[in-house]
Amino acid sequence: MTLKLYHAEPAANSLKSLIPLKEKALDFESVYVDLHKFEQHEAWFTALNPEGQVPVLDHDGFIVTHTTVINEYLEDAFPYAPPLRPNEPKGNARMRFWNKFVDEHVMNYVSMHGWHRMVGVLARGIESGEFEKMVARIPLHEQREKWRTARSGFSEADLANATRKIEVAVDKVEEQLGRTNWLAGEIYTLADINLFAHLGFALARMFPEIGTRERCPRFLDWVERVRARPAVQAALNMPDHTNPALRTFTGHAR
Ligand SMILES: N[C@@H](CCC(=O)N[C@@H](CS)C(=O)NCC(=O)O)C(=O)O
Repeated sequence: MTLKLYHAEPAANSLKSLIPLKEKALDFESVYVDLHKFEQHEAWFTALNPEGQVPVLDHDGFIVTHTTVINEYLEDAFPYAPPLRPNEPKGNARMRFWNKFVDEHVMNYVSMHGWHRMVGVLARGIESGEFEKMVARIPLHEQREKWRTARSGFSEADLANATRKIEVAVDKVEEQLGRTNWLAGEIYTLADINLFAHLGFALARMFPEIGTRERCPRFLDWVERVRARPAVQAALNMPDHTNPALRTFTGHAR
């Protein structure tokens, strides 16, 4: 059996799929894809994932893309030690409700702030001819537009809307954690991993004015409970090649 994960720094989508691999103590080959060098748009990589994005899972030659799909696939293929899904209909539905919420209402909004602070700086550092050549190689229309917008700057209205989405998410999670210990009930699941990877681990650093003890004490305690897990520590300790000058602007762990 061979298992490979093509991934970037332990943040956001890459972190989201590294955690279950570590939780299940699966023996996998880590293949680092350097997003700063746009390796995700090179032909060898788009042959694996035509969308040109990380992470990508290769299980004995079977390719799986999109983190929520990858993580459920890992659960189906390696259901043991420990299960990261309730594995009963109601619990699974609750977990999938939260996964859908994070995928549709959280991920892109945190990402916009991350891109505004980091990718914008990177993109403006590239000479315009070179920049257009790089953008032309990006397979997804939405990603091409996102790179162009990052270079010219996201609008104040879009950034304010993203902040509002994050506030709504934080309040919603805070309310849920008043009722259950974990998002989907009484066990730690893929939904907790999803929220942690996209917002939890970065909240205090990226949005200090939202992630306050007054506003969301339970959310902050939950972040520390997730962070303290040895598998999460191991995932966060995967190599981070982010330019240190830019890292301080983002949620990167170190
Ligand atoms: N829906 C995808 C999103 C993947 C994604 O946005 N990956 C980012 C890294 S966090 C990426 O590859 N960015 C580089 C690019 O789009 O060029 C998933 O869940 O895997």
